[in-house]
Amino acid sequence: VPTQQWWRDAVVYQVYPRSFADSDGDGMGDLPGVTARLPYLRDLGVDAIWLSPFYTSPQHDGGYDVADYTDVDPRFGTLTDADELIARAHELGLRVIVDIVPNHSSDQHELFQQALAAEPGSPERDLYVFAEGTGEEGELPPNNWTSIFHGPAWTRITEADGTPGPWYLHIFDTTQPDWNWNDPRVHQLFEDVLRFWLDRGADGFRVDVAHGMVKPDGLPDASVNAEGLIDIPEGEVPIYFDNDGVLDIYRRWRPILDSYEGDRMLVLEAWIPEHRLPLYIGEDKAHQSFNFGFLQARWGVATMRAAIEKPLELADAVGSPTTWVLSNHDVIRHASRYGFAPDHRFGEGLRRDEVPDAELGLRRARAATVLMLSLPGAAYLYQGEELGLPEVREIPDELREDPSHLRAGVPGRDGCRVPLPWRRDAPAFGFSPTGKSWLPQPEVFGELAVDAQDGVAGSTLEMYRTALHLRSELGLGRPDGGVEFLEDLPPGVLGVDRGDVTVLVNTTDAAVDLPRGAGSADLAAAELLVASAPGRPGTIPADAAVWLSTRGPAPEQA
Ligand code: ISL
Repeated sequence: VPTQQWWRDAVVYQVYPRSFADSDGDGMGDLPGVTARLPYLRDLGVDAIWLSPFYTSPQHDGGYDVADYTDVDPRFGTLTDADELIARAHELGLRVIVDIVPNHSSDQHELFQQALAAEPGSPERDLYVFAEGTGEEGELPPNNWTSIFHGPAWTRITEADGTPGPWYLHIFDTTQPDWNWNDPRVHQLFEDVLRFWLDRGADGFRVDVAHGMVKPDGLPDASVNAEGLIDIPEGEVPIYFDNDGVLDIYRRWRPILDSYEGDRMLVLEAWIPEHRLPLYIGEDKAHQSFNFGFLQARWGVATMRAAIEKPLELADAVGSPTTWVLSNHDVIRHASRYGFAPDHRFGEGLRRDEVPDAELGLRRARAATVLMLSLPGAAYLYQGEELGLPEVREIPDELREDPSHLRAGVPGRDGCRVPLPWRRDAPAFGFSPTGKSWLPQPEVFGELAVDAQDGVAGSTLEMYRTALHLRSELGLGRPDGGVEFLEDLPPGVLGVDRGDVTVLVNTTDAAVDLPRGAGSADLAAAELLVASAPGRPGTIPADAAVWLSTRGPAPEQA
C-alpha cells in the first residue's frame, strides 16, 4: 500500500452496512457480512472503503442517529467484528474510512438522556442546544428554523414535574438533537472519538454534515420566503450551516490525525458554496470534501464540462485534488437519475410521480462513470452502482424507514438503500442466508446480481472492473498531466485528453464516427480501452463513453 497521501487519487467504495451483506440472517447487513465480501471489493479494484455508521443507534435515520460513538450496534456486530474488519481490509491492501456524526446525536445518547433528566440551566443541558420558547408561555419555538427532513427544527420537552420546559434544536429528525459546540466538553468528546477509531486502525473519517455544528450567535430567525419557508437564495446555505466557527473544529482535529502514522484523513460532507471550500481544505484543516457538482450536472456537453472545469480550478486554489461522486445513500441512484425527463431537479428528492426511463438511465450512468473514472482526484463509489442498480420505487410506505419520507410528496431515500443482490437464484438474492431483507428487493435485482454479471463481457460489473484496473495502472487519478478538453468535436461530443488516454462522451442519441485527427492524435486509429456500451469499430455509440489509448500501446495487464 503506498503511503504518500493515498487519498489524493483513491477510489473509495461506500458501504452502507445495513444493506451490503447479512451474515446472521436477521435481514439486515452487518460487519461480518462486509468482512466476508472484502475480497470482492479488492478484486473490483478500489483502494478504500467508507463505512456508513454502524454505531449503537435506534436507527431512526439509518444509524446517523448515534447513541454511542464508540461501540457497535448489536444489529451490526461487536467491536471485535469492527477490529476484524479493519485488520482484514488492511491485509488485503484496502484502507478503511469510518463515518463520524458530530452535528447531532441520537436522543438515546446517554448525555442527552442526562440532559433531559437534569435541572433547567444545568451543565448537563449545556451539552445540547436548549432554548426558551417564545410567545406568552414559551409555547412557540425559539426561532423559525425548520428541519432538513420535515417540520420545525425545535421540539419542546416536558420537565420531570410535568411542566412544559424549553425546546431543543434538531436540524434533522426530532430524535437527532444538535450538540452545543460552544461547550468545550463537546470538543473533548469528539476528539476522544477520533482517537478511539484512529487507535483501532481507521485510516480516516467521513464527516457528516461537516458544515453544521456551529450555530450563529443568538440563534436569530432566518429570513423567510412568501410561503413562510426558510429562504435559501441560490448558491447559499440555510442559516444554521457554514458558520465560520466550524473551521476551528478542523484546525483542532488535523493535528490529532497527523499525530498518527499512515496518512489518516478527513473527507467532508459539506454542501457549501464553492467559494467557501478553500476555508475548509488545507494542510491545517480537512484533506478533501465531496464535490457534489458533478453529481448534480445534467447530461450534456456544456453542463458536464463545467462540472469538471470548476472543481479542477478550485483544486488548484486549495492545493488538494478534487473528488468525484455520482451516487451515495442520500441521492437517487444515478442509473435512474439519468433516465429522468430533462426538467427533473438533479440530485434532489424523487417525486412520487416520476418514472425514469431505466434503459436510458443505465446507459448514461455507465457513460458518466467511465468519464468520472478518467478524471484526476479521488472517486467515491456507492455500493451497488457497480451493478447498475436502479433506484427502487416500489417500496410500500409502511416499510419505508427514512424520516425524510414524512415530507409531503417525497418518498424519501430508501430507494437507494435496498439490500444488494449477490446471487441471482438465491433467496433475497444472496443478501441474507435466511432470505430476509429489511427492504424488499425488486425482481430486476436478479439479473443485476453479482453472479449474473461476474465474468460476463460488457456487464456493468466488468466495465467497472476494467475501468478501475486501468485507472490505477495508468495513474489516471493523479493530478499531473491535467485535463485538456478537445475542441472541434462533432456536436454533442465531449472530449477529454488525459495523456495516455483520451475520453470521448457521445451525449447524443445516435452513434458518431470517431473524429480523425482531433487534437494531436488520430482517434479513429487509437486502441479502444474501455467502452460504456458495445458499438461498431470507429464509432462512439449513442449515449456512451469510451477511453482510447493515445500514447502508444497500452501497458501489460498486471
Ligand atoms: O439527503 C439530503 C437530501 O435528500 C441531504 O439534505 C442530507 O440530509 C444532508 O446531506 C446531510 O446528510 C447526512 O446527514 C444526515 C443523514 O440523514 C444523511 O444520511 C447523511 O448523509 C443527518 O445525519
